[in-house]
Amino acid sequence: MDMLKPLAIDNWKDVINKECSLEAIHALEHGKIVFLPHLNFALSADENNLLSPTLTDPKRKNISFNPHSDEMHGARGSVLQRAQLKILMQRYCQQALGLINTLFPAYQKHLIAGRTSLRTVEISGRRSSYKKDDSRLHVDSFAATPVNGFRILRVFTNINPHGVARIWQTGEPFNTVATRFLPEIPSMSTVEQHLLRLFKITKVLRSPYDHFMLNIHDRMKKDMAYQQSVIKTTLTLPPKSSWIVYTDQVSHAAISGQHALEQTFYLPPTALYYPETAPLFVLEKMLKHSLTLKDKQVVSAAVE
Ligand SMILES: O=C(O)CCC(=O)C(=O)O
Ligand SMILES: [Fe+2]
Repeated sequence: MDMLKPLAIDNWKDVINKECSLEAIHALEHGKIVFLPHLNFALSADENNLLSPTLTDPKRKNISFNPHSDEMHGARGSVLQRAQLKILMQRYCQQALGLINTLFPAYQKHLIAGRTSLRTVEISGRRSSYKKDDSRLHVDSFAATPVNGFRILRVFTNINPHGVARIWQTGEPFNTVATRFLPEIPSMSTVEQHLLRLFKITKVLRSPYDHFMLNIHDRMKKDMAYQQSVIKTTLTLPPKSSWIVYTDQVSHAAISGQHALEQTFYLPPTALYYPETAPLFVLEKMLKHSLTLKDKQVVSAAVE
């Protein structure tokens, strides 16, 4: 299948007609990437100077911004540069939120903004442990941030000033990935679940959903035979383009590229047009039991 669903908009406030919106939603929720080839995020001359990788803490993949607490992490540089970085990321967060709200109005009431990130470090040749290696195919699941079934929706923009594309690969549909990896995953240990919380390894209690998703994420990345043999599609994501993707569902790998902005959103799976496509409901159907924590476990705890 063609992984990209192109949408011809060229500014962050563009409205599209209802039919286009429904088509895009159908594609997005069924595992395609909504691709906006002409949607750029313009930087001022001053802001272009902020793209130096030396402004990112060498231990991290990116600089991140939390729109709820207004805190930025992983940034180096002068007080002025850090203030400019923050303004840049705040603006991206606002524009990405506006974009999703206008493209997919039905999500609006339910959308929770997560982190904004600025990724100025070249992907290819970056060294990391296998679990952190995003150049291996994976579905997203964050070890410290349980989502209790909420969707992970991400907006990316390639802001490379030298004309260099970001190269991604995508793999199998979520159902196929889950069918392959789920049988080998043991059930969650409740002792481990509470110890993780006690020692603050997770921000809130890890749900069974997060246990299975994290295991799928880790096992996909660890299995080199799988990485090499699975059928992949290579995507060239040019500079001055943006894309929207459910990264908890779409098996993806970032192969090369430098300079991107990204905004994460969380959405309850019940807010989808096609809830049956949510990884939560796919896994629950396969395992024949519920995977969420019913009491007090809301994703907002994780984005604080
Ligand atoms: O930086 C990218 O292009 C995507 C990397 C990735 O897989 C992720 O952030 O989950
Ligand atoms: Fe990812």
